[in-house]
Amino acid sequence: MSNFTMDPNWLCFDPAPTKPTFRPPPHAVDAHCHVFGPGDSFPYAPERKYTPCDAPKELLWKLREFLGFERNVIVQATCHGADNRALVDALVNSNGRARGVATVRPSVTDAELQALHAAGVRGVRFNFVKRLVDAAPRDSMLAIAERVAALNWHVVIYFEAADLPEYFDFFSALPVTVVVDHMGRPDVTRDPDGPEFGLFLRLLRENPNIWSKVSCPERLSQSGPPQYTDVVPFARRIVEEFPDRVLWGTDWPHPNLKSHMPDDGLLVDHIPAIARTETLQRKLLVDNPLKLYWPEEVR
Ligand code: 0GY
Repeated sequence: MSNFTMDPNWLCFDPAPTKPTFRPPPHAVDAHCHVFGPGDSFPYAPERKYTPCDAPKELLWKLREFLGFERNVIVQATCHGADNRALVDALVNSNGRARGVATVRPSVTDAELQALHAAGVRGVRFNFVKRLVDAAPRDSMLAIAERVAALNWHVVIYFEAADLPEYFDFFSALPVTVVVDHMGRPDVTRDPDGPEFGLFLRLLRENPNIWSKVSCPERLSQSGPPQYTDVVPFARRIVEEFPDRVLWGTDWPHPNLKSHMPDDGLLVDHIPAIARTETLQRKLLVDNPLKLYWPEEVR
């Protein structure tokens, strides 16, 4: 019996997604996904707030091929804390087709950062979602941001829209490229022209170094699949106003979803609803992620 049995109210990822109708352009990157464990090889962190189902790298590669993508950006999830071994194992066994975003503590040494870089890490993640982590002090996050700037990495931030007023100035002061997970988690039952989403748009307008992932309709939507209609005006707005600062990802294996587990094929079919032209699709899925994660390939 494993020490890492997934939470009883946890849903595991869809084992047989449908083939998407939308075909991503050549070299497309799934720029937000995770690997979990397997827990017996890569133990989950003692301080974790949930225990997921194992989601090993081999299944991620299989899904990538099936959905029509070429590469992955693997983001360290809170269930692995600052132990990046599962992430690094996936990166170094990806044949150069995956890069990563790690979680580090202030005590991380320069040699450890260099080793993460050599494995393919190009960013660090700061998590502000209260149900997922106990908040780290801001000055320690700032110190980490300054150190990773020297490696030409970026910072990924994850927060919920209701908390943005509290963090707006701190995020604006970060001295690196910053990527926001899942559009800052707007409440999509509200007006996309209203003050809550307006503050998020202001964050991007005032800070040309801040990018957004237009991911996770399945997390944000109240209307649900197959079209996640209520999310579309929010994501489309960001893609059309900031076409050079957006990324997209499946979020496989979709941690912490309690009501429904998405069909990853339908998530891919959501892309043309939010990026309506081939040019926008190419920027979202190819040009922008290559700039951040494979800059050596960008001429
Ligand atoms: C996501 C979203 C979630 C979880 C994590 O690191 C994590 O545990 O990111 C969530 O629960 O909303 O992007 O995977």
